Amino acid sequence: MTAQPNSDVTVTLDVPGMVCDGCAEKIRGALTQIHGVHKVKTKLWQKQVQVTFKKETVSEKAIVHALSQQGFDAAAA
Ligand SMILES: [Cu+2]
Repeated sequence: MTAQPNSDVTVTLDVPGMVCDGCAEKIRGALTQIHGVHKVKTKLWQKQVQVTFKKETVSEKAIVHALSQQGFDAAAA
């Protein structure tokens, strides 16, 4: 198996339910635990979450699902 050096992708998700630092903290905590997720950046004022992940390991769909399990609806921004 050949490793691709640049297989990281960054997606921006709209998360309208993220309304305070507590939400942002919860989201960061949940997403950074996912195998393959490298970076989570929450933009509280914009209600957006930027997630950088290895696309061979995890999908945007899985990330959206993980957010819904935490009680947050998310959609591609
Ligand atoms: Cu909150």
